[in-house]
Amino acid sequence: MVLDSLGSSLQDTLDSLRNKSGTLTEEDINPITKEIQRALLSSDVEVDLVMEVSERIKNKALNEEPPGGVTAREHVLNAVYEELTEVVGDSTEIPLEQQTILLAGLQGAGKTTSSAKLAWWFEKKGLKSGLIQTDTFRPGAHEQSQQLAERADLLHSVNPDEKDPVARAKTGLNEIQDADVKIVDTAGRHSDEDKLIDEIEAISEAINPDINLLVIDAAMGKSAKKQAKQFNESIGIDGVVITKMDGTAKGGGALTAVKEADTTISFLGMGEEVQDIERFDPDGFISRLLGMGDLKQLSERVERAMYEMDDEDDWSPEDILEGEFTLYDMKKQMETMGNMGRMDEVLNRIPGMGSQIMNKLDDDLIAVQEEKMRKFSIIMDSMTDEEVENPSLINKSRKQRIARGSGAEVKEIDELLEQYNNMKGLFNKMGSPEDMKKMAKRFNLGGGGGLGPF
Ligand SMILES: Nc1nc2c(ncn2[C@@H]2O[C@H](COP(=O)(O)OP(=O)(O)OP(=O)(O)O)[C@@H](O)[C@H]2O)c(=O)[nH]1
Ligand SMILES: [Mg+2]
Repeated sequence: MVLDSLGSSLQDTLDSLRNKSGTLTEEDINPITKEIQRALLSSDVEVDLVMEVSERIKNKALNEEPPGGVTAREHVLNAVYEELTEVVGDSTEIPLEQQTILLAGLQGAGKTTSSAKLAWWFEKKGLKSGLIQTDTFRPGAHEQSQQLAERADLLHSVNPDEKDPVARAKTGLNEIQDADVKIVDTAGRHSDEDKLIDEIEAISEAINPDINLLVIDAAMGKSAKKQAKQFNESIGIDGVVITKMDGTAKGGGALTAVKEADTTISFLGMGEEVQDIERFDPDGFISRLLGMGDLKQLSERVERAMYEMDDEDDWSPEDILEGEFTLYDMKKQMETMGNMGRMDEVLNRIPGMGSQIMNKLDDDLIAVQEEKMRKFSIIMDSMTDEEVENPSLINKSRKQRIARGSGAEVKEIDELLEQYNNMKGLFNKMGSPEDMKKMAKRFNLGGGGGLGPF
């Protein structure tokens, strides 16, 4: 997504305000609004909208008085943040309760993939979920749903032999009646849009869904607006899922078009895997875009990572903050990081670690660190429980035994112990979970005028 570059380019421009005191002038603001215009335009946002937003940012920055204790830089950054949040609009309300959700959209938009992603997402929220394939148009649609459902261990209903989509929907709902959340996938067609609309209207009438979501490919860019309007007029949509946000340069166009079409974004698809889904959260999304990190998304990722780890062990990151930090904690910490996806992605979600640090972390460095984690994990498998709980027991002869068991060198074990001691020191400094919460609050935007690390 081209918008990704907004964070770092904007940071550079904002840095020019660092030592600025007194009133801001147009000369101070112009480079910043130019940067925003450039990023939005190259991400396919409509020209009129780009001009409107940059004008509003400029007005706010120049005419609104920053409250006491807020620097010029913070003041401008906040104006940018507020206006960009405004332009993407609210997030669709998605209640966590029993419901039927109907997915609509053009061919290849990502409906089938999203149906499994959504069911997976609701399962993570503690609601039993299942999917129903009603596509009688595309060969292989039923097999695709079945595979996705099996991968995520979801209830599902497929039947390639039934040729009537409405009948499919009805029997499907029966088949997965044990599910709290039932996701109904539909066929998509390029041409013959009328037929597609007729079909989905018939399904909608027959099953009376609680929520209709329109699935749009981010590559649609600003033309997403027309699509959203059309579907809204025919079946009435409650929100939009934007898929393929991981790939396209046009993501900004689709993101901003949804609000222009008088609807809201519900979820973002970020990849081909069932887990690659994010609830759309405008504040979090924009703060991440601006390189400010975002705790909410991080916690969703942690949740996901925790789920993927062995569920028999009940390790929780909070344990670290309560008891003694052991090698076991460090191992779990590493596994969590590994499960959280690429380290750079994880770091970018931690407040204050945004683009400043990311710029310095190149891919090679990340690869080296990941390899190290893998090695450490093998070494720890050769330790006794006692050693893991109390690493100070590991003397020279124990080190030699562990080295033999894991095929590592003694100096690698020393390195592991050194890292352990560093992490232990860090966690001791962090203090109690309450302290952590306070720290997190301090990093958050908005509260009390201060802008965290900025
Ligand atoms: N990179 C990426 N690929 C995606 C995403 N969502 C879907 N895809 C891919 O896009 C292609 C089409 O996705 P489907 O879910 O089959 O789309 P569909 O709307 O069901 O397509 P039809 O049923 O033919 O209308 C597949 O190859 C998916 O793997 C996403 O968020 N990111
Ligand atoms: Mg499909």
